[in-house]
Amino acid sequence: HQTDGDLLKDKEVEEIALQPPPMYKVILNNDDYTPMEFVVEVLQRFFAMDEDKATQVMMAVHYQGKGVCGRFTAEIAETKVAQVNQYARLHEHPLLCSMEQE
Ligand code: TYC
Repeated sequence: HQTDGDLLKDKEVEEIALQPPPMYKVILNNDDYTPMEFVVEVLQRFFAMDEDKATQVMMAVHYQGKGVCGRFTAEIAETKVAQVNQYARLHEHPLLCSMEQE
């Protein structure tokens, strides 16, 4: 507000509020050991993909080294990464999920 020279003017507050939030890509990384069927299950379970879409994304990761599972705001992306890595570890697979800002 305008009571102090260091603070934001009302118009500046409005402009900031109108900015879309930063978005993050959630990335699945290839490895040599995680079974293909497990990756497909993960993509269906945590990213709401149907089996055909999940298979396409899994194969793209398998051949290209990594791939995008989806784009989310920071808190949702962090939650997806933690859930996938926890689920992979629970099943003793090295599957690695990570995120990067767009
Ligand atoms: N490369 C793995 C295999 O041949 C399959 C795989 C795909 C693993 C995608 C991880 O993110 C991954 N069994």
